[in-house]
Amino acid sequence: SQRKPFVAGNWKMNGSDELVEAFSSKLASNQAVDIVICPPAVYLSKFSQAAFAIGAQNVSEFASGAHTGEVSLSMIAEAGCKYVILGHSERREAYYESNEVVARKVKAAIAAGLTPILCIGEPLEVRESGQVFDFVKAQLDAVAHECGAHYVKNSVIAYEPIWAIGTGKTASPEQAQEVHAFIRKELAALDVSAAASVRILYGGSVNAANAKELFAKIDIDGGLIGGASLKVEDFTTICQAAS
Ligand code: G2H
Repeated sequence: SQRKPFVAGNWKMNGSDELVEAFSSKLASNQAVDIVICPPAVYLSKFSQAAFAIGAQNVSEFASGAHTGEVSLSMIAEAGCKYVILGHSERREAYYESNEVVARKVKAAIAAGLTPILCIGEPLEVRESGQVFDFVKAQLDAVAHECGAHYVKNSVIAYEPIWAIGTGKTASPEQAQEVHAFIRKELAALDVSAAASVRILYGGSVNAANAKELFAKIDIDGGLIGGASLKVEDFTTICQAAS
């Protein structure tokens, strides 16, 4: 396709100096794929010599000040980040990030020159009640309302059905493609050319064995990888599957 594949590893709250060292020394760059590792914030600056790009898993919407425990956009940028995952379902659910909070973070990240990896996706009960498109549309609409159409050309989108996250239950390539096509159509209503070029990743139990058939779908431009991003060999296989 016209879009360069994109594979990001979301380590979540996993990792160590040893894992940083293993990825820094063993994960090769791949000219055909944009590769990003998103470790916990304390490890970001330890990747300064890496052959791949670095992203944070979250960031504050505020610039500085009395926000105990938070990390700012300028801090992660200084640590070498080009990307920041925003709106992961674990943050929406466990840390109460609303669509509006996520939208403000997307706006702040773009203003700071970083590329958001904006995560959207429905819980099981929404899928079972047949409301997937409405649910995903509301998540996208909140971002468009806050940021305007320009967010489309400055973002990467990740579709992660919550029922497929860390459960070993992957969406079928057809189920994922159906939602990816819907997302691209929604984004085209804001900006036709940006919607054609925005990378839309699939996330949710992607592994070395199932990546290839997911990435073969026309609107699936790569993946956001959790558990399988913690092993260099598996992650390398997934990156190769995207190229
Ligand atoms: C979904 C994904 C990465 P996993 O959260 O964001 O994790 O691949 O472990 O399902």
